[in-house]
Amino acid sequence: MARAATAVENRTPESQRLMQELFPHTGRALTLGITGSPGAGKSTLVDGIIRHLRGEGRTVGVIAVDPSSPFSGGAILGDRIRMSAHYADPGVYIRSMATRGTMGGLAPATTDMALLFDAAGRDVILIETVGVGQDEVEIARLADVTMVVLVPGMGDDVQAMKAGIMEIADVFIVNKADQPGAEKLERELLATLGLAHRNDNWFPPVVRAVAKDGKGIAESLEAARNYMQFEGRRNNAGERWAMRLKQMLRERLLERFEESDFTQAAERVTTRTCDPYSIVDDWLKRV
Ligand SMILES: Nc1nc2c(ncn2[C@@H]2O[C@H](COP(=O)(O)OP(=O)(O)O)[C@@H](O)[C@H]2O)c(=O)[nH]1
Ligand SMILES: [Mg+2]
Repeated sequence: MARAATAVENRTPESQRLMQELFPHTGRALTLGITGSPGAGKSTLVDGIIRHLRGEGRTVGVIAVDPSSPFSGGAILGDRIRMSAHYADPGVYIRSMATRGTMGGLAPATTDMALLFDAAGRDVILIETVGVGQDEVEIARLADVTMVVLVPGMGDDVQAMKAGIMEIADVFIVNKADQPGAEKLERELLATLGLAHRNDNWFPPVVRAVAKDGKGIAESLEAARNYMQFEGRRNNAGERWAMRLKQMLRERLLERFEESDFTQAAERVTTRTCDPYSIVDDWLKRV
């Protein structure tokens, strides 16, 4: 599994063939996306969820998407230490993936990694991502259930929250409820949610948690499972696959090009030697 995961992360041609063979064996796992600001307590929450799931006898695969930003650089080591209790447990497989500054890549690689874990028979797959940027929003959308972690007093007030995050959350977790402002945050959140309306008529529940003390873990999982039940399990799977297919196409197209193709073409465009429409037309023909 480790070797397959490395191949998937490096997007080798072998990994594509492997995924083709493995795909018929996927479709069983429950995938939970956990997203939120750096320091919100995602890893702590993931740690608690792993513990809870292991208590139920379920196997777990974890994909931790490490942003390479210096911002949360310290949290990466913290994650390792916090999760180290599970390293000796064969029922838990943890894989960190670094965001690369390159175009595309991360979301598709994460999708493949989740499918790999699914094919390997993991019951639940947890994907931890930082809730900033389009990549993360896309990854969150790939999960069956997206849980957004908010904390009081971190500028996470509801007004300041990005609309994108509000839209993708199936479950809200107000973590660090041991700190002042948790109730206020919860109230604001519920008021905002009361005004919003989702097409599927789901009203995202708000769960209070103190992840560092293991509080709210069971409730968070229950909320995720309620959503799955409400959703009739894979009701929106078609929608999500349409998105993944677009991503795959985008990635496969971009793979055919070098960065220099773009810089050289940009030069021709800026000097008005060639128009951008003809360049893209030529590229499409080449593909
Ligand atoms: N007070 C308090 N601190 C917490 C809670 N959950 C996590 N933390 C702490 O918040 C810090 C960041 O947690 P971490 O899980 O690494 O956050 P991540 O960056 O979102 O993965 C750590 O020092 C945790 O111990 C909580 O419920 N209450
Ligand atoms: Mg973390």
